[in-house]
Parts: sequence; C-alpha cells; structure tokens
Amino acid sequence: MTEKDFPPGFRWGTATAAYQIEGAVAEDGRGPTIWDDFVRRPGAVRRGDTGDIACDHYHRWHDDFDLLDELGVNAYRFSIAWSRILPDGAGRINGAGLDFYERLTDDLLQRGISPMVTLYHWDLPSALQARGGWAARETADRFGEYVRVVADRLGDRVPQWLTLNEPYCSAFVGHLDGLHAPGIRDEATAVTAVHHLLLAHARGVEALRAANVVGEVGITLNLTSVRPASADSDDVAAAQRVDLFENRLFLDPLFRGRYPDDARSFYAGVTDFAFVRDGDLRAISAPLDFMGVNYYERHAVEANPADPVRGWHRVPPESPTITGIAVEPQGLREVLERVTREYTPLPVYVTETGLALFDYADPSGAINDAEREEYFRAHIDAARQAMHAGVPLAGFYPWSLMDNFEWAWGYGCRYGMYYVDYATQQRIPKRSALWYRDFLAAREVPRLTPVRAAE
Ligand code: IFM
Repeated sequence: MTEKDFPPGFRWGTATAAYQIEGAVAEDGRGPTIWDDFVRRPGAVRRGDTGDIACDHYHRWHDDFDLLDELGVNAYRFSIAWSRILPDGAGRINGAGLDFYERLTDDLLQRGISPMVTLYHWDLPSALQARGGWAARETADRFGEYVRVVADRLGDRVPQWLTLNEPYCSAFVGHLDGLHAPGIRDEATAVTAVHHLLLAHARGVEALRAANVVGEVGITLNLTSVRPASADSDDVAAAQRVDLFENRLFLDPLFRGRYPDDARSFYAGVTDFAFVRDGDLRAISAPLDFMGVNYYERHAVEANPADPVRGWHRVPPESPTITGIAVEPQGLREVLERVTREYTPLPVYVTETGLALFDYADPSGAINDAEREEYFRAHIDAARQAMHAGVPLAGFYPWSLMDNFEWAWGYGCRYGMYYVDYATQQRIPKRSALWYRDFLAAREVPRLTPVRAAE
C-alpha cells in the first residue's frame, strides 16, 4: 500500500464505547443502566466481571488521549453515556455529564483529532428499561429528547454523529439470545426492539437536524457477509433468511424506507408488525450524511432439515479465532461494496473491525499480537480494494484503542491496540499499536482542523 492509496482528508482513527472503558459508574450523578443491572445477574458475564472500574477512563481520559497522539490518528470514535446526561433517562439534566463530554470533545479538537460521537452504544438507562425499554415505543421519543440535550451543548463543534451502534446486537443479542442486557429471550420482543431502535435513530436524526448541528449525521450497523454453504436451494434459502435478520432488516428501512418483502413472511408466526405506524418508515429513511459499518464476520450457512422453514446452521469455520469466527478480510470488501452497490452512494466509514485474542506480556514485557497486526493490515487492504472498486470510503477505525470490558466476556478476551493491566491501569502498546503508529507515520496523516458554527 502506498500513501496514494487513501485520499487526503481520510480519517484514520480508533474506537471505544462508554461502558466498556469509563468506569466511575456512580460518579458525578451518572444514573444506572441496563448493563449495570445485567452484570449483577449470576452467570450473565464471565467471572462476574463488571464495568464498575473498567479502564478508569473517566479519570484517565487525558492520558488516554495522549495515546491517540502517540498513534498519530486524526480521528477518534467514542460514545456518550445517556445516563450521565439524563440519569433517569428523561427529565432531569445532569450538567456534570455534559461537562465531561464537552471536555473530551474540546480536548480532541485541540489535538486536531476529529471526534465521531456515538449517542447510543447499548447502555440504556435502567429507568427506561423499567418502563419497557426497547419494547416500548416511548423509548424512541426519550432518545430524541436526550439527543436534543446533547446537541444543544455540543452541536456547534462535533464533526460527526452516530445515532446508534449496532442495533442488531441491541435487538437480537439483548432480546432474543439473552446474552446481552437486558437479557430477554423472546423473538417478538426482539423484532419489536428492532423497529423501536430504528425509530429512535429517526428521532435522533430529527433532533440533530432541528438543533442545526454543524456535524454530519450517520448510523453504524454491524454487517455480516453471509453466503450459502452450497448451491442447493435449501442452503440458498437459509442464507437468505440469515441475511434478512443480520443485514437487510436494518439496511432496507434505513435506505429504502420499507422492511424487506420476506420479513413479514419470516416473522409471520412471531409478530404482525403492528408496531409500525404511519410515517415511521419515512422518518427512519430520512437522508443521512454518511454510513458507518462495523465488520467482524463472514460466514457460510446451510439449511437445517429439522426446521426447513425457519432453521439454519452456521458452518463452523476451519480456523476459528477464540470467539469462534474466522478471520475473513474478503468479507469486509463484500459488505462495503454491497452497501454502495445496493443501498446508498453516501460516504462509508469502517467504524469498527478487530480481533479478540488472549494477549499476554512476555518475559520482556512485550505484547506480541502478531495476529492482530496481520488482521489490521489485511482489513485495511480489503477496505482499500473496496475503495478502488468504487466505495466512497472515508475513514477506518480499528477496534479498539485499548483492552476493555468486552460485554458477556467481561475482561476474558482483549481487542485493544494498547494492553491494559487492570491491576495497575497501566497501558502498554502492543505490537499492533506500534505497527499502526508506523503505518500512519509513513502516510504523514495530517491532523484535522475543527468545524465550528458561525458565532
Ligand atoms: O466490543 C464490541 C463493541 O462494543 C461493538 N462491536 C463489537 C465489539 C467486539 O465484540
């Protein structure tokens, strides 16, 4: 790869999320969230780990931003914890929460690092879960009100907003698999949550537009590359079903203003979609400025003879990583090209991609994550190929800046470029961080100047 491979202004970043790094869960007026509750459920998270302290980023954020400088990135994606702003999810505003995220934003801008702010990365305020959570339509309206409060404070300076991170996971991993908060296992609730999350996105976009924010507005979906295990018509049909709920159930409403034709038949025995009201899909498909893609998985699907109508099996990969999925950079190229070809000409950002490992410090203290270095190299190259095939790719944000609370895994696996020694909170650059630093230095990535509203 040469420096000519990526256009000037390309955003090279990295990403984190509030609950995974901040800690300080009871400080400065923060209210509880569904994750604070879920981690206390016996067996929900490995070893009973919690995000109570996590990387203590709430107190160490300035030193952590020095790591961004050290890497040489010109962009950084972080999320705002709704319950730091509105401890009860609605109503009373907590100024200390707004002050915290204002400090983060201003410090990044001063460093020439462009903030991309995610407004919802899975940490719903508990008070809203008590009123039905994502199964309740009102939660979308509460999200719009929260976004308006944030936009009033930061709308004059944040260059890029993401309404939601990975609504697939919020809806299905949280409400069907029960592996994430709120830990529900009910398919009708999960599909209802899909719609209310998309409606929340719509309310968030409306709030940002109404506040005349200077920044661009987008959403991040985790997309998978799904293919049939064979040309057999049953395998092809099974792959289409998986593609429905992993990809099209989100892409179609956002970019075509309708649910896919096969959604109603697939969910016929589960829900009649009565939760969709007039005007919802028009609002959900309101124009955006960019699209975020998180990519982790390409997989083959075969039919399940025991359930030919709804069933499917994931073909186990030949070389699974510790989370059971294979390293398949080709899949990143496929999902990026699909978004551009089938859905939208908007600029696309890879807002996450990364590899879980059991990293450890060797006797010299070095963390030799050669597999992660290779993962990033190969995925950047796949993204470059997609760009040369016509995808308007505008940025790349490897997951993650540092090891952090990996949801149901707790601290049991690591995704960071910086190793976190949780006993001391020391951050140590892994081999992948040193590689990314050198990769960016070779490209002389310029810092980005902030956009500001006219005084
Ligand atoms: O850690 C998560 C992140 O919060 C959302 N995307 C996937 C990552 C790795 O599992």
